[in-house]
Amino acid sequence: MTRWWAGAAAAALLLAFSLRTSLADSDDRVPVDGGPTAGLRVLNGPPPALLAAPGESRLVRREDGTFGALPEIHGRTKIFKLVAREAPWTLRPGLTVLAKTYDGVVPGPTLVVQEGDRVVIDYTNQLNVPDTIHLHGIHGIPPSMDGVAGISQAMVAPHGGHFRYSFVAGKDGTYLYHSHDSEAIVNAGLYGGIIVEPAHPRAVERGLAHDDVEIISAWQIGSATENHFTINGKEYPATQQLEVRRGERVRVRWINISSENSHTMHTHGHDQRVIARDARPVGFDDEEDTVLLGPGQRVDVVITADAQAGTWLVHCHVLDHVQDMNGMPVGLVTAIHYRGTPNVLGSMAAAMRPSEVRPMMAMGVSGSATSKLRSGPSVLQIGMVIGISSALALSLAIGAALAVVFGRKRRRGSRPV
Ligand SMILES: [Cu+2]
Repeated sequence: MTRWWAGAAAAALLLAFSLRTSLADSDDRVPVDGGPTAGLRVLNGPPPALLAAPGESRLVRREDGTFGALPEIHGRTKIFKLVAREAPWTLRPGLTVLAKTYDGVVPGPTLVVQEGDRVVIDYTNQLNVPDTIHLHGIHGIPPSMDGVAGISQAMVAPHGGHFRYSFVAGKDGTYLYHSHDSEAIVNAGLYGGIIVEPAHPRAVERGLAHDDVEIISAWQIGSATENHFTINGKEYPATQQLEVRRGERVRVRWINISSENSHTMHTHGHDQRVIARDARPVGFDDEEDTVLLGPGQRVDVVITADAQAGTWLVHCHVLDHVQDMNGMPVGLVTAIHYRGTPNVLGSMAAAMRPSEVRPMMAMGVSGSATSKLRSGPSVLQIGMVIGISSALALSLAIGAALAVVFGRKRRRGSRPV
């Protein structure tokens, strides 16, 4: 009898603990970034001005909303100066975080070179952590240029460490550079696009009115997992629209540098003609209106502005990436906007009706949340299960202890003297 009670108590305790651990994803319980709270801190106050730091390339605003770095040019060599440093970054009005950046901007500066150029990235690490830069998709280089700490180079020291990455841009296409450290570091803002323009453009690449980089990235704001998503560093309603005139053809270079999430970029009213994947030309007809991008993938498309003039939504079709806890639009939402028509992208939020308030709201979680948290049991349900299990385990344990004590007394009392 005593053994039965003790066994039941142990099983109940095990059940209570296993329920508690299985209901929380392991990532969600581990603080990252070295602090007591997971993820990036939100900064209060007005959005700060962008300030250049010494030793950085000069930046110019591109029409896609990213910043281009102006290189030092010596013949066919282009030298870009990237300084990794913390800087405030505003994802949308009212949401500014202390990001990790290259040259103070997110994404890092877009590097535009021509096929055949020698490209030098003069990298200085002013972060408070060591780091390296990986040249994502750039092949035909020695391992020493691959930017993987412990494999191809030593970590570049914090507070001023320096390294020169150098490669010949031998193949045109869309590439990126990014920190090769942890998810939390990459998701703090350390990535940027590299465009290698073709020496001999294909017919489909000629006569384009715009050549836009659209970098989709994720953030961990007060969270150990991805909970905010941006296009070129901005989330709806602060995203930059694609401005077109009717009849124009536009190249869009989709890049997904989210660490955990795939994205399905859907264009209302327009096809996307896929012309390259991961900087390799696509030679067959591939027309899609929803382009799938896994983490690290690039897809180049050409969109013809052949619809009726107006505003046509462009958004990720993973709805968790385009709505907040109330179902209101946020994140990966932008538009193809025909010039001369009313600018109505921001009006969508005003027109939509908040749906049910989910339990996470009560916990002060802002922005979109991972589907893992949403699709699981509610906080109340989890609490009830843990509470009932713990109470059951406790009462069984007390019962078992009493049974042991009284059992011993009974045995002692029955012992012959
Ligand atoms: Cu998405």
